[in-house]
Amino acid sequence: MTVAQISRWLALVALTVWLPSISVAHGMLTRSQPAADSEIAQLPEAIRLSFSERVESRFSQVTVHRALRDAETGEVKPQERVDGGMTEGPAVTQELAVRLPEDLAAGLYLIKWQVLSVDSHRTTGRFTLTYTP
Ligand SMILES: [Cu+2]
Repeated sequence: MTVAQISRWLALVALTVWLPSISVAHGMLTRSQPAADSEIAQLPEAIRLSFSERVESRFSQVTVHRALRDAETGEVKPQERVDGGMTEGPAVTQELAVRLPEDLAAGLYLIKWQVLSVDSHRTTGRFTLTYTP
């Protein structure tokens, strides 16, 4: 094989090794309770998030912020943090939970998450909850 052929072959091998790793979802949010972007009338003690992969809880974080929606762009901007921290759980888990204060005011909240999955990929995401007691 020529050098050009070898490098083409190596590129092809690299691509086939690399492609499955990007087509498989990493630690992505599969479900939350209450459901993402929903409106709730009853305040749960905690918001529970389920992920598509096991995550390292010590290197993962979920926070809840009061939020404002920009009237023109519709963009949701986080304000002050209001949660009571993440609940205790196993070091490696597919579920994380963040506590809510009992006296949470009605309004729009932004839940931000960032996780480190066991395959060492970092992923982040966010969703809203609207509390209308
Ligand atoms: Cu991954």
